[in-house]
Amino acid sequence: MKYSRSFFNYQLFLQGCAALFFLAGCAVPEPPAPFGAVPTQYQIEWQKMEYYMFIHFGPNTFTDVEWGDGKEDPKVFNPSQLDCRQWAATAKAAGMKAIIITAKHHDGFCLWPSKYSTHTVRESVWKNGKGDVLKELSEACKEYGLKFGVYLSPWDQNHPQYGTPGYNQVFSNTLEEVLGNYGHVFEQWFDGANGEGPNGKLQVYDWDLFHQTVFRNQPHAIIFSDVGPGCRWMGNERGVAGTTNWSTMNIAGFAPGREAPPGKILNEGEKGGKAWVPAETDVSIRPGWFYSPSTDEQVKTLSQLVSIYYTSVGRNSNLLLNVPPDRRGLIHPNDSTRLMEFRRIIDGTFSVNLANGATITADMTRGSSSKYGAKNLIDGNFDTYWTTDDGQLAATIEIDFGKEQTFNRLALQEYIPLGQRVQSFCVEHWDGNSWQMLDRQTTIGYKRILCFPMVTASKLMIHIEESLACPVLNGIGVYKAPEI
Ligand code: OTN
Repeated sequence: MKYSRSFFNYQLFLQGCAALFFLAGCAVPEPPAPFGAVPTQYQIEWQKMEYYMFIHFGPNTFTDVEWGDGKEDPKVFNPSQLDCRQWAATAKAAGMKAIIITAKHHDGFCLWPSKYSTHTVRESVWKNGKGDVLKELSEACKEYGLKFGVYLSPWDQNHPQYGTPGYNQVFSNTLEEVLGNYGHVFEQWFDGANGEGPNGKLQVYDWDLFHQTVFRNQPHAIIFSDVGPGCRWMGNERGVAGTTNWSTMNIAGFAPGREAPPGKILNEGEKGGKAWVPAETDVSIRPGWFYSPSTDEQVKTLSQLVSIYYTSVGRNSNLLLNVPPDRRGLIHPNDSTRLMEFRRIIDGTFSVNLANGATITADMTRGSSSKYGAKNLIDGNFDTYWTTDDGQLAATIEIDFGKEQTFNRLALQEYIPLGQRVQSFCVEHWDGNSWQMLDRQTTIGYKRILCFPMVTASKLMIHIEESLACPVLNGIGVYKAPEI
């Protein structure tokens, strides 16, 4: 029997319809809509950096003070063996992703030959006034694959125009000079400390002008201050972010320094805050920010640094660890030795995810679709995630190791491109007979790492108890940290 072409076309049409009906029945639901304030792509990339070096270096290094008064003779600045490549090599070996340097601290001394000041390396004896620390460091960072950031203190106790309306343009010009001449700058750091200038007057800052200047030259830069807008100070210099730590906060009406939000808000952020301003934890490896020979034996212990890791990176914050070069212009061996010990412990802890290979399931999955299934939590892909249907604000994830495992760390990550949602969760472990409570905490954010005494269990349950919108997690890790 011969079939006409139109018959075959009709058959093809019917098969196509059947396929469409089938697919319609298994339609993968849309992803959750972003919830509340969300990070920019630049803030997401910044958050993934997690750990980088702060460098406090300047006349204070040679005068043994934390805050200079701007009256120092530029000739005190004379590092005998300055080597920015040594700083960059140390940061790289320590597992850090960047270096941020105090290009100009409160004393007004510029680590580059600025046209807008007479208190600079040009007036020092270092390299006969021909040196440029920013040039050497930015090149060293590029050589070692590190990002480069700059701290410029708006407060300037040397500049004669400080405390007058004209100073804001001077500071803008100074920013332009730095941000326009040393390549890519990933973070612009504005210290909120401020006081009088050489004429005894306080300065009223034009923050809009300063931000416009930054973004005109470095449109992707993360601006640090008490109120961001890129990232915020977390309210102390001890390295301790809040156990509750929202990356959202309300910044309208606030300004860095004297007009900053209360310390609790800096430390914990604000649930439902209208801006995404994640925490950055800045802390020094020594008692002070600048080098002092009196603190060579007071470098933080390994235990202290590990604790700070868990109270910063482990609490939804980046860690900016200050390492002050000495009067030679080199990082002291006591500091670099400790940094390497620190890296070994962290790498040794997080190199093996005991959840890999486990059976991971959830009691709820969005649209029952594997696109949003629990397996995404251990696939190592930042952009795949587990989530529930809209309106399902509580859910449980079970990790079945298939055998007994011994561990003392649990890391959870929210998929922050869709916002921060989880308000509280708890964790139970199966002791062979019953479920035992392991911990109960509040926020997760980009990353929350729980530390607890070593436990041996064949299963774990994570109960998302309260979430502001359907929870969206993109990572789970179970680890065994070595004893220090
Ligand atoms: O004396 N201080 O100015 C001071 C004492 C303790 C902790 C911080 C400060 S200054 C503070 O530094 C922060 C960065 O560590 C931020 O820049 C804040 O805006 C500033 O006020």
